[in-house]
Amino acid sequence: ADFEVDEKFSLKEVLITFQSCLSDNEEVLVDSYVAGWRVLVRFMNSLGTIFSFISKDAVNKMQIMVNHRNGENGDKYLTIQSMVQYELNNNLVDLKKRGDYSESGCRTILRLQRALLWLKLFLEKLRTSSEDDKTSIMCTEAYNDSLAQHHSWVIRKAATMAFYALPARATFFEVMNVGTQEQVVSMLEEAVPLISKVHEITENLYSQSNLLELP
Ligand code: 1Q0
Repeated sequence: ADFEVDEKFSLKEVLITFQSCLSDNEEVLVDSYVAGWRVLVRFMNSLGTIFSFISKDAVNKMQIMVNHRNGENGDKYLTIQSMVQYELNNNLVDLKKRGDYSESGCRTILRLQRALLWLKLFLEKLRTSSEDDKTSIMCTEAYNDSLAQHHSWVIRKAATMAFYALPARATFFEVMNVGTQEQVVSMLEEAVPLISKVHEITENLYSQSNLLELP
């Protein structure tokens, strides 16, 4: 039975993995960052196959990062900071249009970074929502304020349609596996600032390095 409990998604697990993302000097550890996404993707898959076009892309991007970590220069990919420095110094990033480096760590993390903004906005909405609020609307609003700005019309349509299949707020709170609604809210109070912090550190780095529009 312990096994099953372990396999079950819990918001706590998200909290713990994103906690372990930051090194002592506040750099973002790639392995933990990818592990955080793995937990989230597992959760998304449990919501049904309608979300699989989303999780497929997330899994692809996680795999690209795992390959970098397992590659010859894996140690250069220890943190997002060391990755940016390494790839820029060695001209391993397509800066203007997609070319030889369509799987650069820099562009891959940027996509996940934009998704992390969605997650932060969505969780913040869940935290402050009331019983009658619709998850599909919260999700759409969070999406419009983040990822949508980088997506084509077709993807925006598909995503927005998938959001209608999201479970209701009460079900959502239940599958987070934390306990009562109050307990969920209080864990969200912990999780949101943490995710914000990881997002902010990466955003500042990308902004300083002029990487926010990578093709
Ligand atoms: C639970 C609902 C999940 C909603 C996730 C919102 C994201 C919608 C994104 C839909 C588009 C995905 C299809 C592919 C897009 C790519 O074109 C795009 C750009 O990449 P590229 O290589 O073409 O330039 N890719 C992306 O923008 C990356 C998208 C990654 C999405 C990852 C979402 C992972 C979701 C996690 C589950 C969240 C669970 C929420 C509740 C958590 C409770 C603790």
